[in-house]
Amino acid sequence: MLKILGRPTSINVRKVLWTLDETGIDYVHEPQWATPEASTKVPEYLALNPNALVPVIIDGDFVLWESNTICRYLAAKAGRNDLLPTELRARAEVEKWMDWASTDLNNAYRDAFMALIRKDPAYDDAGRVAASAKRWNGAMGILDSLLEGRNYVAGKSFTLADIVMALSTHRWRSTPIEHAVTPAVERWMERLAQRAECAAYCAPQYP
Ligand SMILES: N[C@@H](CCC(=O)N[C@@H](CS)C(=O)NCC(=O)O)C(=O)O
Repeated sequence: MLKILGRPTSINVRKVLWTLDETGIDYVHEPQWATPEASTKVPEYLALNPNALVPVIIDGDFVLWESNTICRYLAAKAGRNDLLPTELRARAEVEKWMDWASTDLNNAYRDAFMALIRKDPAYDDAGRVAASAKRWNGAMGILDSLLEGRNYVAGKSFTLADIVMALSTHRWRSTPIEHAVTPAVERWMERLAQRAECAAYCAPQYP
């Protein structure tokens, strides 16, 4: 059976778990990786992912790391063209938001998130936290403008882009900063909250 390795407090692990649940693929989850219980810096794990990061999936004799790639692999494996369209431009639209979340958005929020949620002393710098919160709100404003004109991130229906952006939005809402007003994001999150997977992976214990 397919295996996923990684602590569920990781947003990158949760996007894969949510995708697995959407696809109905059977899996076993090993949540201890990247916790004090199971370091990713041991030879056994480094042989799977030399970056020592979670998540990793093992599908038979195939090992894969890099969360967005894993989600795309799973959607394709399950033949779920609704989650990841095959049409060129529709697919690019989904991938764009997935990649944006992992690059620009992630870079924008790192300082605020690491200081205020992870309480990492290395990020304890009020100026950097304030600048990060400002960039984060700016990014969420981009999402809000987009969602004024559509029901889902990549268009008319639910895709992998919604999974990734919902997890990021949940993180934004959970972080104690002053939040920009984003009514379209609120409406979209209410729509998504009706999905059991959204409730499970955007739960309060997973900021
Ligand atoms: N680009 C990678 C990033 C993975 C990543 O940064 N994972 C973090 C958790 S979100 C991690 O493993 N950190 C090391 C640790 O927690 O020990 C992906 O999307 O899979």
